Amino acid sequence: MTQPWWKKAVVYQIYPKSFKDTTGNGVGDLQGVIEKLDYLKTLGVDVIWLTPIYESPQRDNGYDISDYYRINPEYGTMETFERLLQQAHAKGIKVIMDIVVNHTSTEHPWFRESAKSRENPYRDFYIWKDGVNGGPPNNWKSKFGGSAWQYDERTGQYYLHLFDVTQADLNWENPELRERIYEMMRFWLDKGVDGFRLDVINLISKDQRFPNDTLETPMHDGRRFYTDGPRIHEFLKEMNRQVFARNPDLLTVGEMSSTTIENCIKYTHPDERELNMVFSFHHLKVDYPNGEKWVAADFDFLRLKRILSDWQYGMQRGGGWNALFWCNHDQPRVVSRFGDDRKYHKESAKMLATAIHLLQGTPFIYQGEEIGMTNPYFENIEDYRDVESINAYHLLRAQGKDEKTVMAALKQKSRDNARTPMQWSSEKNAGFSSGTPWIGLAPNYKEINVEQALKDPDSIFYHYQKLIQLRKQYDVIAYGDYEWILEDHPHIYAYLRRYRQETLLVINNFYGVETTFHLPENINLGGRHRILISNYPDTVNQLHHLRLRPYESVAFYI
Ligand code: TEU
Repeated sequence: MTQPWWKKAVVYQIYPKSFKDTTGNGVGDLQGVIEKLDYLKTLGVDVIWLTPIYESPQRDNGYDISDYYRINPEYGTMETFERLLQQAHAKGIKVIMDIVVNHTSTEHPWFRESAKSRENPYRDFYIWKDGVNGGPPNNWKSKFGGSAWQYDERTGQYYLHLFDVTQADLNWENPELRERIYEMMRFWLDKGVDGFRLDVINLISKDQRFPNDTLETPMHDGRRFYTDGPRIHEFLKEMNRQVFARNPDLLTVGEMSSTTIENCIKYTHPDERELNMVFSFHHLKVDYPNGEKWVAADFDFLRLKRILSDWQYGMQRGGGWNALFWCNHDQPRVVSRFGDDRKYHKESAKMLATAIHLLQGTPFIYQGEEIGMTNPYFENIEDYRDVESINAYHLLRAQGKDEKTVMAALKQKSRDNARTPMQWSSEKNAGFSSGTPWIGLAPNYKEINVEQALKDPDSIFYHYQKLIQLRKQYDVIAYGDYEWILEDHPHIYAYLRRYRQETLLVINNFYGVETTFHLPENINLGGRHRILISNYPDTVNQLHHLRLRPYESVAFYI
C-alpha cells in the first residue's frame, strides 16, 4: 500500500496578522511571510497554513469574510499572494488556505443583498426565520455569548449567527449557495494552492426543524442540532467531488467543533472520500471544569491522557486520521498551559513537543510554539483585542463576577494568549514591527526569540527541527500503531508505537517533580535499543526502569 505524503509531513500554522510586519503599520503581512520562508525551511516544515487573508472587516481577525476573491489590503495584494505561493513552492513548501464557509461577514455583498427584502434572490443564502412569541426563533446560543439570532428590523426576521453577530451563517440547504462555494474553492486551486483547512466545517448542516434545546446540561446551547448535522457527510462528499477530486495530492483538514470519534472516522476514512484529517478539541478542554471555559483552573492530567488515547485508538481502529496539535490561534500557549513557562521552560516545551509529535497523526505547529512562546499575562481588559474574550468579560462582569476573577480567567484562557506578535529578536517590538503592534507583546521577548533560539544548539527550536527530521527517517513514527501503557500513572504519559520490525517507546514526565518509570511486566521489548530523542543531555539508555527528572522526556527506538 502506498501511503499518502501527508503522513510524513508537518504543517506550520501562520497567523499573518501577528507574524511579521514589513510596512510599519503594526499589522503583519504577506511580504513578511515571504521574508521568513527560509526560516521555515530551516525548521523543516512541509506545509504552511495561512489563517484567513481575504478581505474582511476584521471583527474576528479574518474569520468574517466580506470577499472570498480579494486579499485583505493590510496583508498585501493578490500579486503579493501569488509571489508568496511561487516562492514557497520554489523552496518545496506547500501552502494551504483557510476556508470559512459556515458563515460570512454581514458586510459580504451576499448578506447585504439578502437583508434587503424577503424576496431578494440572495435571501435564501442565509438562515432567516420568524421570531416566536416576540423573541428569537429558538434558544440556541452564540459561541461568542448571547443568543445565536439577531433581529433585523428591515424585514422583520431574525438571522442565525453561531459566532459573532457580524458572522451570519450560510444556508447549506441551498444548492446554488453550495455551488458558489465550490466555485470559489476551485478559484484558489487554480491559483495553485495545495489544500484547505476548513473552518468549523462540521457545523454547516443544521437540523431544519430548528428545535429548542431543552437538555438540562451546560451544553444545552443548541449545538446538538447542528454539530455533525444531518447532511454533513453528504455535503463533504459533494465538496470532495466538486473540488478536491481535481487534485489527489491536496491536503484537506477539517476543524471539527464538539465532534465524535465515529463522525471523525467517517470524515477521514479514505473510502468515504470526504477529508484527509481532522482537528478535534476534547483534549484541550481538560482545564474546563464542568465544561466551563471562563474559569481559571488546573488541568486534569489523567483525563488528558485518556482523551488522547481514546482518539488514537478510535481513529486507528476505524481507519481515520488525526491532525495532532496543542496550539492554534484559539488556544492559550501550551508551555503555559500543560508545562511550566518559568522554571522548566525549555524542558517542558520540549517534552510537550515530543509527546504530541510521536503520536499517530499529522503534527501541526503554531507559530512561536517552536521557540516556546508563552502567554503574555495581560493585566487589563484594554490589552485584549479578541471579540470572544471581550464579550466574555462583559457577560461575566454583568453576571456579578468580580474583576479579579474574570481577569484571572482571561489571563489563562483568552485566545489572545496565542495572538501576540511573533518574537523574532530582542530588538524593539521583538523585531515584529517598526511601528506600534496591533496587540501587545509578551514581555519575555528579550529572552525568548528566534534569534536566540537559532544561536543555541540546545534550543526548543532544534528539538522541533529534530522531531520533523525523525518523522522523515522512521516509518514507525508516521505509520506505526499506538499502544498506551501506564494508564494510571499520575505523572507519566507513555506509549508504544509499532510498525513491522520497529518499536518506539515514548515516555514523558508531565510534572516538575522526579518520578519513576517501570516498563509493565507483560511488555517484552527484546532487541537493541537506543535513544532517538530526549530533552536532557544525559538521559540513560535504559528502558525497563528509569528515574525521570522534572519534565524529562525520552523516545527509545527498539
Ligand atoms: O473556531 C471555531 C471554534 O469553535 C473555536 O475554537 C472557538 O474559537 C472557540 O470555541 C471559542 O471558545 C474557528 C476559528 O478557528 C476561530 O478563530 C473563529 O473565531 C471561529 O471559527 C469562527 O469562524
